[in-house]
Amino acid sequence: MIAFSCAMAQTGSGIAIIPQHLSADSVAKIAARIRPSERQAAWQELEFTVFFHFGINTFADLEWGKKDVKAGLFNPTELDARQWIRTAKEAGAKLAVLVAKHHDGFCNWPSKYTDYSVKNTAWRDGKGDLVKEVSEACKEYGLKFGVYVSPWDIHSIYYGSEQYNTYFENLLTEVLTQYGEVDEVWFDGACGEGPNGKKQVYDWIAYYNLVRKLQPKAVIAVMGPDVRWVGTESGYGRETEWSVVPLSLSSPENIAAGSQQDAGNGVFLPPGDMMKEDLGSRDKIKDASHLVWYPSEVDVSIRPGWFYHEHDDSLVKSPDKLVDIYFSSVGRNSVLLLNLPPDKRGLIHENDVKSLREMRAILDSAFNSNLATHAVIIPANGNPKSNPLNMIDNKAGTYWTGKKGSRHASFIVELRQAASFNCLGISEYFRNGQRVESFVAEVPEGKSWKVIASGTTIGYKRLLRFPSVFSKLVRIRITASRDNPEISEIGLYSLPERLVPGDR
Ligand code: FUL
Ligand code: CA
Repeated sequence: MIAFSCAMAQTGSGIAIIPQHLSADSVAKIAARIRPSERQAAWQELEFTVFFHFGINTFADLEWGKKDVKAGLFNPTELDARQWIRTAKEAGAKLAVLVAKHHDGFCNWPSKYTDYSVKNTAWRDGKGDLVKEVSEACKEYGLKFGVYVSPWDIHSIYYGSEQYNTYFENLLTEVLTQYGEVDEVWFDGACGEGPNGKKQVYDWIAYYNLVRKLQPKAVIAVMGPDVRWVGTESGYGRETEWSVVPLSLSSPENIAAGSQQDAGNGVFLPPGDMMKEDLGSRDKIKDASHLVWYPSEVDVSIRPGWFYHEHDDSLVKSPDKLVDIYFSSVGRNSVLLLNLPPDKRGLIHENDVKSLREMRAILDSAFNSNLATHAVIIPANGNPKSNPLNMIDNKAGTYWTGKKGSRHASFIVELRQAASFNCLGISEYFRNGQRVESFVAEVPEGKSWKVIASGTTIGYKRLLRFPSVFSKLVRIRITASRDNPEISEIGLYSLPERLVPGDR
């Protein structure tokens, strides 16, 4: 009992210690009360973000670099960071993550700690600073700014020694202090060989503490404590995506979990296997010692490679493919991080721009008109004090809630007039935690109801596509939940039929 109340005291924050021998239901209820930190919640609400992989690899036509590539090869002739950010903004992205240094070790800013940077190139007569140009363009267009700084470095002579950690922290300090607010710091876990064939022992906790000190609002992504890599670079997230997952028992994580509590500033090492089908269902969390809020990010490139290669010009993902990716990432409780690799001119290539524009047009025409907006909502098993119209006020911060402690609830959406639709959008008030485990959408058929779509998790947002139906009434039933469901928004939309996958 003492242990239990201790655990309860931990809930309502981003991490909970789970006492042994609790029932699966009690563990699920604790999980439901774990909440995102403010930085995680703000990041989740961005929904769609972009990546820019650009640097010496762009000119060497490589993906991971080679140690003997000369800095002078870097020479974009028409570089225009404003064109990058304008393209991202027009596509609907809210944050741009720039590769400041990739595994090749080349710095896209004039670091004082190495010669291997833009300062030893002909670009802008050696006076250029790409990190500055991109961060300023972000400010101009109202996008948030993030940085990718690769810990792996195949060029630095320090790599493979303790000095490298100091070198890396010096680079990080420059990037995190010279360019204003940074909202995402993306660390890759890759640890390959350096120029001497040695590998590095990274001091992750020191890196994390430095980010927290210099940019406290930034999420630390992927090899970091705030944002989890979804586990694939395909653009397709899991259908069952829990933002609360176990912090695994193995020793580095335990050490780091301790450091999270000591530092009081949210640092721990990410848990092991990210590739599994489902990471957070009852079965996956029932024996965990700790549970954490650790939401998923889906990173994918618009081209086959992360860097620009001319031979990929005809292989840019089509608008329909990008829309499918959007539904399978943003629509599956994840943030989409779409890579747009600028070309050797220093511009986002015309083919990529065209695909993005068409993707945006499809998404706008679907989502700009929510058929549920002026509907009447008839709830069942709801909290009598809660207003069901909160689900259609287009405000993420207002929600309708099921009766206290209830594990299911339902409501009928009565449209002003019968309409045709093939997409349901539904969101939980995720700032209070993630609760829903399964739900269905139904339309009347004779005297009964027919299921048109079903799903497991909802979280921040779930988008379900189904063959078009024509109806005035839709019933949404939350069939299982870890605590009373709290639904912040619902929407009914119509997409071109070709974008509805056939076999669901
Ligand atoms: C990977 C890297 O090795 C790729 O080059 C790319 O940066 C991708 C986003 O992460 O692990
Ligand atoms: Ca709302």
